[in-house]
Amino acid sequence: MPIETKGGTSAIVVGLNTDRRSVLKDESSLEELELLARTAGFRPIIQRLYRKERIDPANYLGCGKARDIRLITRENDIEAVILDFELSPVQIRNLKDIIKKRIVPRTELILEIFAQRARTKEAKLQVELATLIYSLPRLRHMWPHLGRIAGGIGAKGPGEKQIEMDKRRIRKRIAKIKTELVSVSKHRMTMRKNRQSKFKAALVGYTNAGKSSVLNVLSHSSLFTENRLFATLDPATREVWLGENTTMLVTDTVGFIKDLPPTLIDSFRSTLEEVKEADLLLHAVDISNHDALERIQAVDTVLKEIGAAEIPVLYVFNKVDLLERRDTKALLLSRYDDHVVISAKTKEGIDTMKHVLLQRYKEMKALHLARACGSPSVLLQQNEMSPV
Ligand SMILES: Nc1nc2c(ncn2[C@@H]2O[C@H](COP(=O)(O)OP(=O)(O)OP(=O)(O)O)[C@@H](O)[C@H]2O)c(=O)[nH]1
Ligand SMILES: [Mg+2]
Repeated sequence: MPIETKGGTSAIVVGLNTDRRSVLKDESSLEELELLARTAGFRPIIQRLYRKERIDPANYLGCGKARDIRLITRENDIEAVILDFELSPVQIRNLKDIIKKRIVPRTELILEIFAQRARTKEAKLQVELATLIYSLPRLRHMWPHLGRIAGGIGAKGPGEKQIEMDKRRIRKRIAKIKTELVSVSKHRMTMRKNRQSKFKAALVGYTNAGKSSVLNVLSHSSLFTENRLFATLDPATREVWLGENTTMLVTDTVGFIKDLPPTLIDSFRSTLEEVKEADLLLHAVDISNHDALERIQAVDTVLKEIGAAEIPVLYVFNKVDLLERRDTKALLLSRYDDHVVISAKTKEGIDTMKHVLLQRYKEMKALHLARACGSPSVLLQQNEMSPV
């Protein structure tokens, strides 16, 4: 999935293979990092996967490798060093002292993409909150970035006194954003209450799996889709006609990624509530991706973290039109038997998917009615299912 990037800050992307992971996994992680870098507007021109048995506590990579990177950056006019791992603030400082270029750890890259992509007030507040919390112990190093996001912070230069003042201002700003987010999420809660009696599904999945495209095909909508990471940050809900006088609500939301920064998960909690309240999760998977299995597991990890692990799941194996290796498909299908195989592009399998959803709806309705027998709080009431 190559992404063209013209211009942008030239960068080297760097991974470190230790005994804890296979080279293959680290290579594909580095590929993803390069894609993240391009999405954030960098121009990665060199990729390096170093090998080291144990990480160096002082600067993570060790002095020899750090000097090697310094040489590469000088010889190739590279301005930024993007790292596929998370370092402590002190390690970043030490590494920067050797390399003398901008150091961008993976988390910072993801935060940068979210900051660029946020459109609504809620998304902007959530991203700002995540960035500020992440930046507190890293103020000195994150200077240029903060100047942009938190207007004025870091304006005067990195003296100790200034840093202390900035920390106070950031803490105040964090408290203010949290209050603002509560009132924004109240509005979302009211909207959700209005939909409580409907059968609700949420599309979840790794970023770029095709979630928005699937919802577009199911509901004949035109949500924004793009061959870049994190095209969607704000949830969008559409009514999907299943036939037999039945509709369901499907919500598309922010995509996940492996090692999604915890501060982002925390900050996006109100957005992710949409997922938690679904009756059914539609876990979209790009079946043509060679890391499909790892990606499914990464998504499951996030689902667990947000408390959505108990919701029934239908696996939606998308992009079947791109699938080259039939054995990938066979492996995935045998592991996850509750699935549909589709292509949002060619519409292959979409009718089957709607049929499966209708069956699910009927089963769940029967289950809820049986459970709620005698109770006034029937979750799914037939008369609430509005035909389109
Ligand atoms: N060939 C092919 N491409 C697809 C299919 N479904 C989606 N795409 C493409 O994959 C890219 C990502 O699709 P999106 O729908 O934006 O993916 P997403 O999961 O919503 O991504 P994020 O919002 O970034 O997490 C777009 O370029 C789509 O056109 C498919 O079935 N086949
Ligand atoms: Mg999307």
